[in-house]
Amino acid sequence: MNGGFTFVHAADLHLDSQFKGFEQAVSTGGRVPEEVLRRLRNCTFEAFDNIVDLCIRRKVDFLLLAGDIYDVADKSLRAQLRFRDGLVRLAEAGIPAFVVHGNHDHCSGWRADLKFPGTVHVFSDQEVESRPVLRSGREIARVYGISYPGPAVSEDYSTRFKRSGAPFAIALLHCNVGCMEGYENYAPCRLSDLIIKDFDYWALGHVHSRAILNPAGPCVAYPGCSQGRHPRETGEKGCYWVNVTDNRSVSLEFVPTATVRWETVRMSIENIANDLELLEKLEKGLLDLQEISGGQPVVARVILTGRGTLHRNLIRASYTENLIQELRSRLPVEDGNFVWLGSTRIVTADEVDKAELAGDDTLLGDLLSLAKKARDDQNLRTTLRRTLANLIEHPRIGRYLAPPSENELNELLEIAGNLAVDLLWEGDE
Ligand SMILES: [Mn+2]
Repeated sequence: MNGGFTFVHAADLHLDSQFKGFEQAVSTGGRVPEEVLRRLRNCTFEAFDNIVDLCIRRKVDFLLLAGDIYDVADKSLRAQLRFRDGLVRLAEAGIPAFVVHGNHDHCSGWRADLKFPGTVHVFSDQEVESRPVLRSGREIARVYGISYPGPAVSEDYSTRFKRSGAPFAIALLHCNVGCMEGYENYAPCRLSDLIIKDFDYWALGHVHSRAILNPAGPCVAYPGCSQGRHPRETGEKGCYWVNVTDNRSVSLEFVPTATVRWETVRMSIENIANDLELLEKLEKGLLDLQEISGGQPVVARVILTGRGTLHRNLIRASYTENLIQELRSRLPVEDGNFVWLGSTRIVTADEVDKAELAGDDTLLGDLLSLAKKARDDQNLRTTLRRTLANLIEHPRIGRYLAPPSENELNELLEIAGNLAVDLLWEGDE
């Protein structure tokens, strides 16, 4: 090796995502402010610009992009131009970029006739190619990669990767490791198979939440998407800055790149007494997101859960619509610092009378009446404590637990009763 080096590993840029579903979903509850739409239209580009800025600022040796650069195979001209702009900036700073395409931007789609700088290598969709990374004429690493020829790849591409005497071997691949749920099972492979192959770093893409699947020997990592694009892609999104020391030890630093955050406020209606309290609690929950996001603009989703009297109101469409509009009018929509309530999910249920259910001749009824009896019956309480002892005296778990006080035991009975109702009660409708 010729000293250490650094690189940036990013994936799933999904440039020029259209947020069509979002625009439709919110349009039912009123107009979306122009500022919100403008930020959404630009955020995938801004995240990529932030990746490029990071590479230049930290003077990294190269950039890896592990697929789904574009959101759709028939990529927009705008997306291709903005991508090229970033690559040109990198080239001017002398930083090479290595790119594979994934299922969203596979190679059968349309592309404009744009010339990329000579410092960019886009890997073939036919075979695994390799390219050396040179510094002062000497090879410091070699990048291996393959792009997707079409929208779905069922072959395990990892078996095609063969190391060929590189000082530090990097595999750049868009794939699903271990049948990860929520993602198409493309280029499926197993972590154990990646680990035994003779590579130093698996630079993966496809899974949108970041994960270091194996920290070292080899490092196997998904940086996640660089910008969240829907309500389930919450929290910080970004890329990895990777430092490789002279003796090939690898360390990763996550660097946020997203410019709009997606966040969720989840609230139970169980102890909310009336409409005004619901409104105020939600308003506070939404405003708190500003702090969580560090002042970044937020698109929020509200999820209401639990059983309570407010359920009767929440199932009225006009009530929920008014609630959304009222909340929106209370939230800031200033330049670059908004909290926009994008959508709501109501999964509440009617309040139930547990005492009444306890009289039923059902499994749930028996369970509830037993829980009620255990509040006074010393024999039952002793049996309960004996059952809990399995946990409390467990050599590992026991370290974190203390025997419950009498009050705590009653609380546990209450929680268990509620849980049983949630899981077993089928309602009377
Ligand atoms: Mn993707």
